[in-house]
Amino acid sequence: MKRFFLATSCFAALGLGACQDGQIRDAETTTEELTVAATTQVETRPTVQDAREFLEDAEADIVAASEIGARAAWINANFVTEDTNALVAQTSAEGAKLATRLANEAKRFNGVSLPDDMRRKIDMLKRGSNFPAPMRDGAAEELSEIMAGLDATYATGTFAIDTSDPAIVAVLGEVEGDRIDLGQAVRLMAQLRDPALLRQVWEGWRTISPPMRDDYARMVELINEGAQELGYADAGALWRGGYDMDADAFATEVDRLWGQVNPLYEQLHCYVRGALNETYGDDVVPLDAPIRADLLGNMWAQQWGNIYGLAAPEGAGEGVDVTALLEENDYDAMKMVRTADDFFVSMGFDPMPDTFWERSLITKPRDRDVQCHASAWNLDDIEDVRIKMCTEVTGEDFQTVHHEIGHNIYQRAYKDQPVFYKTGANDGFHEAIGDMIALSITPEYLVEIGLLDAADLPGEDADIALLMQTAMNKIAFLPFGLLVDKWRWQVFNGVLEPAQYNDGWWALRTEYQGIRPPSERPADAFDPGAKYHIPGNTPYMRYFLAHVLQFQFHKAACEQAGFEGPLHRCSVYGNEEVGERFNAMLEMGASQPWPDALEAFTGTRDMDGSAILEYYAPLIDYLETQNQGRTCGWNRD
Ligand code: X8Z
Ligand code: ZN
Repeated sequence: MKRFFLATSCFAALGLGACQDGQIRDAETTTEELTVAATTQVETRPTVQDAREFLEDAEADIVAASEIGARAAWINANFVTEDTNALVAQTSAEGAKLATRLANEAKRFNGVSLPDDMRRKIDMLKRGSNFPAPMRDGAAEELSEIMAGLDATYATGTFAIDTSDPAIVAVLGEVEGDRIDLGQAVRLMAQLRDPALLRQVWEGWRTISPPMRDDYARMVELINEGAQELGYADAGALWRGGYDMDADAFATEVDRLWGQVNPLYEQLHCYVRGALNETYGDDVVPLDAPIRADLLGNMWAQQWGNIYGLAAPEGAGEGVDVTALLEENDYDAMKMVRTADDFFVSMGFDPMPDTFWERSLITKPRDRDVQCHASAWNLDDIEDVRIKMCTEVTGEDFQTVHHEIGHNIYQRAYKDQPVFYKTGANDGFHEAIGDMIALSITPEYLVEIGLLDAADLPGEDADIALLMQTAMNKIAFLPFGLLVDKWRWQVFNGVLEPAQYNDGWWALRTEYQGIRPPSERPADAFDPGAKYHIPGNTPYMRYFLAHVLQFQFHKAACEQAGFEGPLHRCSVYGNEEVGERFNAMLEMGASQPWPDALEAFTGTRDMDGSAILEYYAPLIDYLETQNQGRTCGWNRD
């Protein structure tokens, strides 16, 4: 969901976006403002008391606007219709105007010496929102309407395909009519192995997005204008400014993290391309070229676990097929969510409240359009937490239910913070909580909860298989997590004009992921629009950060638990001591700069990819051996 007082779209919090430090504050204080402050100091310089009153009023206004906004957004996401789109556009416009007003009023306190806590809140207000509306009349309404429309276009997208094709029927069963939706297309991408059909499904889903492009371009103009009014060069600079560090330093920081993990990605890419080449042959998968994006088992080639069967290491033991285990044990969507909740409870967290079970949307309704992309919500900023997911009984969605409940756990943990701080230490933290817990879904844990027979527990000889299974999701994801916002940064700063949006997207997809479209893209293609977070306007660097942070959290948790084996065999299930220390970090919300929160749990103040490398160390050796004699990499032109 997107809300104007939120740092986020995929989880709802009522607080403002993440924060920034004094460096940015000073950079934003213009010479003109300083001159005004100096010449009018005696009579009009606001006092600390003025700031306190301003913050109290702002907090009350935000709480009031957020609650109605959240309810409208929830209804819209659960019933996507013309009417709910219009309602959410209206509440969003109100929220946007409030955010803009408060951001501008907060500038009054530039140059006023304030206690740290108040300065932090004022600076958060000055960031406005991730989608700042320009101040002029009508701009907030125009922006909100475009955003609601893009979201709805994605949610309701369908495309035509031969639904009587036996290979399609084998996956989807009998389908009424000749159109399918994203959920069906995603299942086909996961299970089909015929390159011609995969290409059709892949191209078919991308027919929903060309109509978005002009609106998207207009939206970019509007939020850039809004960001410039707030003192930023463009909206990308505003987004990068939300990490308690200088915006340019943040861009350098993500490149540094990528540099740490990129060699592992290249090894995985090389190995998987080799496996695909064995399956599909040289024509479909040439050994020196980027991989065709439709062959990787996922609509966006962002996680490759669905083609594990094609890449399973020979003679390296069996992995664990969680989908099969869930099916064999008669799990349904509700039981998957209960199991995720139980995990947190085992660590000492309160179970989700009754209202969570009554109000969440856990399976796809048959009779109406919903925004199926999984999300977690907090409607009242206190206890009314919910998830919305069109859950399927698969290992992939088992991970996702942990991911979503992780958001809810965080939201509840920081519920006593002032509204400004009711969000993640940074947005990567919010995305990492449930994922960190899901790293504890080890074979040993599956035995403990009765999903796997003790007799089937994979031994040490299966370590490579187990690591390969998760690497095909978590390592494969890293370059995608990085490039989505690299693309948006280029869109916001004008490096990419609308006519270049699609080519720019594919340039990054090829450079970072080493993939290519299955065929030349049509002139009107707008492929970024076929990924939820682009029309859904959810910043994406958070997922890249989360993929780094979750391994740091996991390693710290395992050390706290005194676990001595390899990290991928460590589960903190049932460990209340770890739960308590984890909760201490979560309770902080965004009240302190994120390095303080990170330090509270892990003892380090830096994001660091070395925990990933440690986790996957045996796999790195394996991949390097397997890739000997192969030419890895791809031509980046
Ligand atoms: O969007 C999500 C979550 C909701 S915040 C389901 N994720 C990203 C995606 O699906 O693209 C989680 C992993 C990356
Ligand atoms: Zn999330």
